[in-house]
Amino acid sequence: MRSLIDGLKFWCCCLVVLVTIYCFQIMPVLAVPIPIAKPIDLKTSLGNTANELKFFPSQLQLVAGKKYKLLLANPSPQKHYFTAREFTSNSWTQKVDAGNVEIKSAIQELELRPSTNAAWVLVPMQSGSYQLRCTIPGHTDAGMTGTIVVAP
Ligand SMILES: [Cu+2]
Repeated sequence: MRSLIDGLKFWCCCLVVLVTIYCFQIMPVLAVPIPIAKPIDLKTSLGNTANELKFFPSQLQLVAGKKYKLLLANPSPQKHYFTAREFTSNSWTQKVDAGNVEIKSAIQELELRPSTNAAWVLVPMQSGSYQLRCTIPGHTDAGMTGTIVVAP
């Protein structure tokens, strides 16, 4: 009888240990929030089919720490640059999708040739108001500028 009770105590202890191990392995996993992988789409057009030297829209509103997919399109008959160096150096780039190529690296600026698209997935890390412009000679002076506002 005594050995039966000792055996029962032993298996109860084993059960407590196993439950404890199980809980400590599972609980940290449950405590970590599931990351929201889907980025927020933000469309920007570099020029238009009428060949106006503007960004459409010329102001982009983002929030620091959120993930965005900048959907850049150049529907115009000439190439344009998406240049916002201070913004890009204060952002984390996950990737740029351009045609059949996916680039995973820090990116400073993009050149979009006529009738091309690119998707830039990034997370702005620091709030502020950043200048956007096209650095093709004459385009900034002609008004191809914009502002990227990153709210805290
Ligand atoms: Cu341009």
